[in-house]
Amino acid sequence: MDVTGKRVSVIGAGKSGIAAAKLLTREGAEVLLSELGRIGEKELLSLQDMQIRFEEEGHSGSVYDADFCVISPGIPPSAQVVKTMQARGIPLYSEIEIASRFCKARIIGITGTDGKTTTATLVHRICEEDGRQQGYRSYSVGNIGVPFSSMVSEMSASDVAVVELSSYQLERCFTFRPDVAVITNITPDHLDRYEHDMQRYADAKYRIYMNQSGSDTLVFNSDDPLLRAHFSGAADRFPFRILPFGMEPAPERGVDSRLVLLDGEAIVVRQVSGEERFMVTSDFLKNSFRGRHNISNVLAAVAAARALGIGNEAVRSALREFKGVEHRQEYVMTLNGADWVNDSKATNINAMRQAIEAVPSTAVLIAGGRDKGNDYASIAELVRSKVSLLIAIGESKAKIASFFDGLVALKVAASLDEAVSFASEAALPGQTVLFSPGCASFDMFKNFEERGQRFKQCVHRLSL
Ligand code: UMA
Repeated sequence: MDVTGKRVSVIGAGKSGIAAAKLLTREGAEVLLSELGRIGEKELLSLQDMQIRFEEEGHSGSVYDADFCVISPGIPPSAQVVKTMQARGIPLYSEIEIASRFCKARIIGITGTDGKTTTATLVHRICEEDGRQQGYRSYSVGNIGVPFSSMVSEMSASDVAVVELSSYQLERCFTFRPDVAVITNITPDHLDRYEHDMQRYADAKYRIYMNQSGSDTLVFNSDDPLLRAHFSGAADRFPFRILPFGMEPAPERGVDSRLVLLDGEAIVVRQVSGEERFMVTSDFLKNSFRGRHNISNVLAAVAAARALGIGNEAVRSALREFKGVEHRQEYVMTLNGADWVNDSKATNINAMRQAIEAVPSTAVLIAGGRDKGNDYASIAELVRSKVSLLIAIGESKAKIASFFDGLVALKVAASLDEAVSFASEAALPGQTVLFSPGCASFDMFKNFEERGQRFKQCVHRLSL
C-alpha cells in the first residue's frame, strides 16, 4: 500500500489509533490523530517526537479533510464522526486492515466469542517453539493488547503474526487475508453494538475468511452449533481448505470429517494416511490450565499448527509448558485448603459458565459488574448445583440478587474487597473461590486487567 502524501485521519488515540498514526507517518502519510477525550502525557510526547499532528477533546472539521480514515475498534458505527465520514464518502478502515497491508509475515487470525486469547497465546507459544528451531519469529498482536500496527514493520516474510481479532476489528477489514483463520465459537456477546441481532455479530466474525482462497485454511469449532450449521457442506461452497476440530462425537452427517478431535483422553489427528494419537489431556492440563473449554482451545491450536505445517515436537513441547493466561481462570493460590481463581476476563455468561463448569468440586462465586443484557436463565441450574454461595458486586448486583434469590445462598457486597472478605469467611477446604464476573468491568475499573489485579491483591492480602 502506498500512502505517501495521502491525508489520513486516525480517529481515537487509544492503543490502536496511536500505533496506526505512527505506522502511517513512517510510511509517508500526512496524519491527523483526533481524540474525543485527552491524550496521555507519555503518548503526547511520542507523537510530538514524530511530528504527528493531533487534536484532543473533540473531532474538528479537519478530520473530514482526508483521503481515508482509520477508525479505532472501540468507536461504534453509531458515533457521529463515523456517520459523517460515511455521508461524505470517506473510506473507513480498521487498524488491522491498515497493518495487514504492510505485513510481509504469514498471518494467523484468531477470532471467536470466547477462548480467542488463550488460543492465540497457545498458537504463539507453539510458533515461538518452532521458530527457535526453524529460525523465524512469532509475534502476538491484535485484540490481545499489542496493536498489529505497532509491530508490523519489524516482521519479515518468514515470521508469523498471530493476530487475535475482535468483531470490532473485523468490521472495517476489506482485504485482510490470513493464511490461517481460526474461529473458536460464536455465542451472544456485544449485542448492544449489533442492534441485538446475533446474525450481524456473527457476520462481523465471518469477515475473517472473506478473502481466503486456495492455499489458505479455515479452522473452526464444529462443536459450536452456529458454526457447524454455517460450514455444513462447506467444501463445495468455500474456495479454501476447511479444518474442523471438536470434542463432541462427530455427527453422522454434515461436517463430520473432523481432523483434530478428542477421543476419550486422547487428542487425535485424522488425516488421509490414518489416525494419529497425538497427546493425552493429562500431558497439558494442570492447576493453572484446566477445564473442558481449554481442551477445546488446545484442539484449535493443534489444528492451526497443522495448517501451518509445524512439527509435532514443537507443538507437544509448547503445550506441556503452557501455564494459562492471566485473568482467564488464573489460579492465584490455595488458602486454608480452598483454591482462589481469578477469571476477570469473563465478561459474558458463556465465559462464566465455562469457569463454573471447570471448578472440580463446588464454588463460592463472586460475580457482577456492568451488565451487557445478561440472561442468567441459561446458567441457573449450573449455579444451583455447583455454587454454595454467590456474592454479587457492581452495578448489576441488584439484578443478580433478584434473579438468584431463593436458588442459591446470596450475599451482596459493596466492593470487590468486601466480596473477597465475605468469600474468605465462607470458603471451605476443597472448594474453589471463583471470581468470574460475567459482566464488563467499566462500572468500577478501567478494564478487566485492573479488576483482576485488584482481586489478586485482595487475595494476597488475605495470606499475610
Ligand atoms: N473515541 C473517540 N471518538 C469517539 C469515541 C471514542 O476519539 O467517538 C476515543 C476514546 O476516547 C478512546 C479511543 O477513541 O481513546 C478508542 O480506543 P479503543 O476503545 O478502540 O481502544 P484501544 O486502546 O485502541 O484498544 C483497542 C481494543 N479495544 C477495544 O476494542 C474496545 C483493545 O481490545 C485491543 O487490545 C487494542 O485495540 C490493541 O489492538 C480490548 C477490548 O476490550 C482488550 N476488546 C474487546 C473485547 O475483547 O471484548 C473487543
